Amino acid sequence: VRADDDAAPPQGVAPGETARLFFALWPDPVTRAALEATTRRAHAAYGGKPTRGDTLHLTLRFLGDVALACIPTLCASAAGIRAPAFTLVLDHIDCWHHNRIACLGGRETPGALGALVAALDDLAVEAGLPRETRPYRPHVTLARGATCGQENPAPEKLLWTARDFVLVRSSLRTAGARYQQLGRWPLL
Ligand code: 2AM
Repeated sequence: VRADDDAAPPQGVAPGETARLFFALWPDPVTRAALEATTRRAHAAYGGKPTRGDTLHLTLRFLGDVALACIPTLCASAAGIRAPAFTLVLDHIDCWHHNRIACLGGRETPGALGALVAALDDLAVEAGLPRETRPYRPHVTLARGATCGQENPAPEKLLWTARDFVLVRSSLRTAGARYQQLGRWPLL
């Protein structure tokens, strides 16, 4: 037994191995169906590669590449968050030139959503990640590689009641991102 065995990563985890992680809201089946219908409208307007229904989500806090060994601590901190459920109004389909995504956005960030995002940012900082300085813009990406420039489609009114949030691992593949949920915690 080597003296540094205490510092060894959990079994099966190569030292230095990382995962691309983010916290998100994942839609319930009814919300997902509504998002799929909106995806078809956005795709008709802007083209690109539509988001698959099973990967539709709303990012709360993108963490980026994090050591696998940190995941249990992140999950324990997330389980300690006490935040209320809320309803988010997503009301416009937009196309962002800078990254060529077509998305469904909300003009207003409900207070409870802002507080949840702030709590997740604190959690990220405690885990050693830099504080997020960009303003939070709630959006669901509906298509990538979109051709922006056309007039936006007519407004939507999609109500999303969030009752829980998830930690997701993203693996980038040629066929598109694969998402694996690592944890799910209730909003009370
Ligand atoms: P996007 O949909 O606006 O591209 C998984 O990649 C999720 O994390 C996506 O919802 C993506 O947002 C978001 N994401 C990826 N890279 C990011 C970054 N550098 N900053 C913030 N969010 C990011």
